Amino acid sequence: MSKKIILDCDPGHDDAVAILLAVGNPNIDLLGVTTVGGNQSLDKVTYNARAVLEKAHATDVPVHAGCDRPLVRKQEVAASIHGETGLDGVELPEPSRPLEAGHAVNWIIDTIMSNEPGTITLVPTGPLTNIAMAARMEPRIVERVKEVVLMGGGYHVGNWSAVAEFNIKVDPEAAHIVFNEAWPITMVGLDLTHQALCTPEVQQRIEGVGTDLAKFVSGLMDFFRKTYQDNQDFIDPPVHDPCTVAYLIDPSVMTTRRCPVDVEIHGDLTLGMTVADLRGPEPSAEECHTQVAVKLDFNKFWDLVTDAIKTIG
Ligand SMILES: [Ca+2]
Repeated sequence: MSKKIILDCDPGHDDAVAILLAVGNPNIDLLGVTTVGGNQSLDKVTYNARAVLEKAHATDVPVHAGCDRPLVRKQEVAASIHGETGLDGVELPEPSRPLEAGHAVNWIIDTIMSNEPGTITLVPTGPLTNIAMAARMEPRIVERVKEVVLMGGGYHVGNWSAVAEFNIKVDPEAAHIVFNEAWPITMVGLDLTHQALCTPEVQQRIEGVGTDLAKFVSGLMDFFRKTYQDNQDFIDPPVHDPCTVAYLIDPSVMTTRRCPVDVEIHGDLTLGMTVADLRGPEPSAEECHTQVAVKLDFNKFWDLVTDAIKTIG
């Protein structure tokens, strides 16, 4: 049984790989892609999402554009990491499928409400603006969603400040709303995704697939490596977003730790920090609706990504 997911994203080099993994793995049923202003402006990331789906021959997947800015704060993009287009470093195909007319938040709500309860998984890999809006506009989605598996935050590290990760930091109020709803949440944060490094060996394996798509992914990784070297003091780029999809394909790709997580929205130094309470024995799923990703099975993860690229052809 494949898992029905909605991928809410801001492509973004690693979002692009998340889209490819969702399209190329038979265990994932990608109902649609929704976009949110984040790594770049809404217009740019929406075009990128459509172009990546075009590249993956997945023109059956609808794309809906969502919120173009955070709930409260001024928009802040990540051009230093993803470039001026949001997907710098590769040539994008012209999308043949038009953008859907409706707003992403309405589409997310309608899709969840019209499917059987407990069947849809939300996979946010950008700022949580759309998801927070959806939860406020139609609170009944919270108990109907199977789970939320999101890329964002971290329990020990930050990247957009000493303690905050980009997706959470740029719209902390939205993240606060999402983490304080009762749906099951798996936070795939930096502690985990910094293990998902695209090493030269990994990139060679991807190139070895030999297709135009493999070359495209390698081009994305070249640019991502350069910006991570220049701006984040990394040797190899951490490919954050597909870790969420990999977890849904095969939960054994990572270990998790259940613990309460809340989002700081007042701190001067700690704005957007995902505060995980790791004290005491691990609570049960009944006691605690949040868990954090801890340890990645590196080889299993990259096998999934490489296989998806192969499958797409
Ligand atoms: Ca992203």
